[in-house]
Amino acid sequence: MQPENLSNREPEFKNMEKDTIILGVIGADCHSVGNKILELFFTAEGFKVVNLGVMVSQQEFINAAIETNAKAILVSSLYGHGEIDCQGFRDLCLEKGLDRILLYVGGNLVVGKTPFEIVEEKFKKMGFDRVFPPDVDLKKAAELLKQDIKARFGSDSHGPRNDDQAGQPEKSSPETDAGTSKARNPKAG
Ligand code: B12
Repeated sequence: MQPENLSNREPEFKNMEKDTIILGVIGADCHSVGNKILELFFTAEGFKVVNLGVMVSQQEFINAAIETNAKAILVSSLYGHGEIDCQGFRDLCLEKGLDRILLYVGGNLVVGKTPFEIVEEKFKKMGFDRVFPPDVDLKKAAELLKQDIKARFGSDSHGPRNDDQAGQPEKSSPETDAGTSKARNPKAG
């Protein structure tokens, strides 16, 4: 085989190894600055980022995740209506066949100054795997995402589709020190 053939194919292999994540700001929320930062950051961290921008519905997140075989949906909410906008998100994912998709949410999730632990508990009960405050260290968030993808999708993390669940391993990830608690699949207990 010619050496130039190998070098031509290298970028193709690099792309194949990237996990796709969906990004967007949910509901009627138009705060766009953080969204752009998240896109740039997670791209630099090696993810293939599909950024849906602002004012994204639950259905739009889910359609994009299905179309791209994404491993995770990262939801932002800044304007205080996150609790309403995110209600039923996990159930809709399950209904549409996204049985294992990771759901992360972050930003100013509720109105006012509710202690973060309470906010976190609220969103975890709604089925989010991880919940982040606005001042989160994005580097730690990216590390958690990599760990969670590995734990949920296993060593074959780049292969199986969300709608092909048979025989797949772990549904939970290791504990971390990032101020968020264990990733868990609420439907799995
Ligand atoms: C700029 C701004 C606006 C601009 C937005 C312009 C634009 N194109 O983005 C305008 C003027 C349009 C606006 C409007 C409103 N705003 Co405004 N706005 C702000 C302001 C001053 C800055 C937001 C910003 O850009 N921050 C900088 C970015 C980098 O930070 P960020 O958005 O927080 O994102 C980071 C983190 O949150 C985190 N993150 C976010 N999502 C996720 C997800 C994951 C998974 C992870 C890991 C991390 C993560 O990472 C991001 C990158 O570092 C904030 C106050 C503030 N200091 O935050 C208020 C603020 C967000 N706005 C607020 C409000 C109330 C509104 C309005 C409802 C006001 C009104 N009554 O009309 C409207 C809502 C309009 C709408 N439909 O969305 C409130 C929200 C209050 C709440 N949640 O309790 C805030 C906090 C101001 C305040 N203290 O009251 N706003």
